[in-house]
This record gives sequence, structure tokens and C-alpha cells, in this order.
Amino acid sequence: MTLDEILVEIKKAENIIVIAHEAPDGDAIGSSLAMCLALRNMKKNAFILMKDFPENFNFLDGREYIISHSEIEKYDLAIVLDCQNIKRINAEFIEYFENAKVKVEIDHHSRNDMFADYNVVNHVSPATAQILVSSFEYLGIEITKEIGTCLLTGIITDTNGFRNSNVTIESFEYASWCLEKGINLPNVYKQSMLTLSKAKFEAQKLAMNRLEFLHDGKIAFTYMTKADEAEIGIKTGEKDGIVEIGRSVEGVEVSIFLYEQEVGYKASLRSNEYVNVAEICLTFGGGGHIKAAGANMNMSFEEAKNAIISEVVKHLK
Ligand SMILES: [Mn+2]
Repeated sequence: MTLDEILVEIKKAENIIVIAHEAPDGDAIGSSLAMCLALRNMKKNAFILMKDFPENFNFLDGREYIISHSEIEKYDLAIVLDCQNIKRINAEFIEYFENAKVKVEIDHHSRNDMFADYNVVNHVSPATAQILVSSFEYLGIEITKEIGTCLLTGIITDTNGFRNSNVTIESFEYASWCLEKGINLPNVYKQSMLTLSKAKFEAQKLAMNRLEFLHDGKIAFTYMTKADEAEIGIKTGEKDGIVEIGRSVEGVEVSIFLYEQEVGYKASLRSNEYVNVAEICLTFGGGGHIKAAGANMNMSFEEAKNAIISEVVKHLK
């Protein structure tokens, strides 16, 4: 099967580059570090192309292999993780994917473009890291304590701390295996889910103050501008979790977090029971999962707010 063929390609390759989506989250980071560490254990010259690494993941191993610019132009193998299409990666990194002799992608998003030579896609898996767990097991690639900690981070963050309905039996089986292995699960949980920088806390406070409830409380809406971010001093990744605040309020079906980009706004959506937010985001050229999705909206704040809310309203019961 595809995994066996990928292992053959890994064995043939010398220089390997690992790339995940831009504005990396816990799954992108955990999966990339785990993959790179596994490749290093197989004596490969492997690196991760990544920018904007959030500080709260500094407890993970393998960060010394992260580069923001590559000296090697043509890699033997490129492995793209956690991306449903190649546009999700930083534009500066696309050439390294295009130039690579062999291209692999491993992902769990729905509507994946199958853009590589070998595509391992399982949209039922809650995290790319969880696909890596079963892939490593199948291929006999050892999950060391360091690799296991990175993979656990991906699963914990993408399931919102085992709380989202995407969580599976395998997620808990793996968590149980981690405890047996001596991996500090409570610490991974605390570092990746519970510890807030001062700036992240201030950002959540502001977003909470601005939270408004619309359509009988079925929609929660909040926002943040570039000016707010500059004033608070928040870094990449520190807005993660804001959209969950609205979702956790009783009666809310869809939570919307709108934040300013270099051009226009980005809408981040979460749903609780029945609304397919991936479908909503697709109408604006975005995408994601059924209950967690996003879209870039190249318009003014008022236009973006009205457009996304009126699209959400169409899906409410
Ligand atoms: Mn993911």
C-alpha cells in the first residue's frame, strides 16, 4: 500500500524536507517534529521548513532541525503535513515542494486535493499526528519518548484537549500507551492547552469583552484588529483558542472569530451540533473540518462580518 511505497522512498532518499501549513498549530508542529525526529533516527538528513514557531511549544524536542530558509534546492523527498492543498504552506516554501524529486502528503482535512505523488489522507482522524501514530506502528518505525511526546501534542491540541467530537478510541488508546511509556501527559496537556502567556490572556479578555450573541444566542461573534494585536503584543498562534470561548456558551451553535489580516480578514468558525462550518467556509474559498473551519475574506470589516453571519444564518435550524 501507499505507506510501504513511502517507506521505500524514505529509504532511497538522503535529503528530506518536512513542511506543514503556515501559522503552525500544535498538530502541524507536533507532526513535523515527530516526522523529522523519526527520519533523523533513520540517519536521514532531514529538516523542517517552518516560520512563526509559538513559544509555548518550546518543551518539544527536535526544534534544532527547524529552518526558515534552505541551502538545499532540490530535496530527494518532500513530506507535507496537515495541509489539504499546497496553498496552505508558506508561499516561500512552495518551490522546495515543487523541486523535490518525490512528494508525499499526510493529512486529515476533508476535501483534500491529493496534490502529491503519494497521498495519505484520512479525514476521520482527529489529527495528522494520529495518522502518524498508526503509520509509524504499521511501518515499524519506533515511537521514542521524544517522538511520542510530539505526536501526543498534535492529538491533544487538534481534539481541543480530548473534548471535541472528532476524538476517537485510538486517541485514548494512544494516550494510554503514552502513560505506559512514561510520557508526561499532564505536562503536555498543561503546556499546550492550559498555559497562557500574558499577551494570550489579554487577547482572550478583549475577545470575551467584545463577544456578542446573535440570532437567539445561536451565534457568538467576536473580532480583533491588527491595531489590537499590536497594542497587546500578541504573537502568531496566540489567537488560537479565542473562537472556542464563544462555542462553550450554552445555546451557541456557531462561534465566529474575525481577525484582520495583511489583506482583509480571516474568519475562524466552530460549531457544536449540526452546522457544517467547512461548507460555509468553502463558499468563501476556505475550508476545514465539519465543526472547525476557516476562510480568508478579502473585504472590509463590516462586509466580512455581515457576509459570514448571513451565510451562517442560512444553516441554522
Ligand atoms: Mn491538524
